[in-house]
Amino acid sequence: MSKTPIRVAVTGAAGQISYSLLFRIASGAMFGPDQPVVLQLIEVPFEKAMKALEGVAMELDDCAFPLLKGMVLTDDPKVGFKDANWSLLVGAKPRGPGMERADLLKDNGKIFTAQGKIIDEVAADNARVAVVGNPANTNCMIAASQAKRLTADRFTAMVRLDQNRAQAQLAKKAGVDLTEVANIFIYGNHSPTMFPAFKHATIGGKPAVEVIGDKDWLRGPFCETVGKRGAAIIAARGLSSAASAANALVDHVRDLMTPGKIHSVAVKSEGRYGFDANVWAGMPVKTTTPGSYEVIEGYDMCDFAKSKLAATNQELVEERAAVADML
Ligand code: NAX
Repeated sequence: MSKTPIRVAVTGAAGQISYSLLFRIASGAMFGPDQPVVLQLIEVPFEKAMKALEGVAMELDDCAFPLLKGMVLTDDPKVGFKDANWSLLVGAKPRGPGMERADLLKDNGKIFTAQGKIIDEVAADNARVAVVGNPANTNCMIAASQAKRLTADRFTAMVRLDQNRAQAQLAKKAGVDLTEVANIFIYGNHSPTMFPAFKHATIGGKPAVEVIGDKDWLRGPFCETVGKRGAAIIAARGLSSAASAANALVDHVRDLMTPGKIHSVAVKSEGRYGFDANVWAGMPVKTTTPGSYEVIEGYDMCDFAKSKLAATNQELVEERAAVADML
């Protein structure tokens, strides 16, 4: 007997990231090769966006994906999030020229306040939320703050792109296959302040610090390359990361649905690793049952790591203060 479809709501469904993401979900990359899905695609109420969304839906039809059991196209979040098992919050207002970060936080805050409330009202009982739209950690905190029914652990933000970037950079530097690199986790904000904690990473089962043998590179160019990779891609491509972001979201959700997986996720810190208790910060988690996880605690931090964690925490605390009236 075939499984009940998973309902996946996606905001920003006519945007760049979704143009890579939706086809991967429908092909089975996110929930597995025998798991049917229904895509609930949400866009802004403008003709141009809804027309573009229709085009994307036509292409999804034209792929004849056996697992895609239905699509909902809507500009009404109450329809889009109805009974959703997963809500992928990709859509957000981009930072315009000359726009202050505080204004961006506030404008996006309004979007995520509304969406958090509606998801809490209409999504499925087992609802899970993954936030990609920037500033992702703070948007996730805002959405979670609106929920009365769904607990805070249901709301996660994506730092997996940063983890994947860090893994690739370590493999390149060591001249080994990517699969040799393990246990590289991202702490803090999805922004240039985030910290890829290289001390605990391994390459071929040995400490990455020993294999690489260049602490200055790890502390300097490595952290900087990972932190500023998004800007480097914009400079090269003229557009922000899209396919790699979609791929990271596939990894984020798939690993949260796969018991035993250990990976970086931004979650409510509850004071772990010295973060302010109420911010959403990247840290290592282990998936326990599909959709649930426990934070892996106890990785020791040297003074350098502590100073990096303090800086990224400071940024998260400032972002929280900028939207305090919305929480
Ligand atoms: P696009 O501008 O191509 O697409 C965004 C789409 O969202 C647009 O179609 C827009 O109409 C829609 N949208 C805006 N507000 C909405 C709302 N309230 N409800 C529904 N739809 C809405 O951006 P794209 O390149 O797809 O990036 C999307 C977001 O991901 C941006 O905020 C971006 O900064 C963020 N990113 C986050 C990353 C991460 O690792 N967390 C990495 C990649 C990316 O930069």
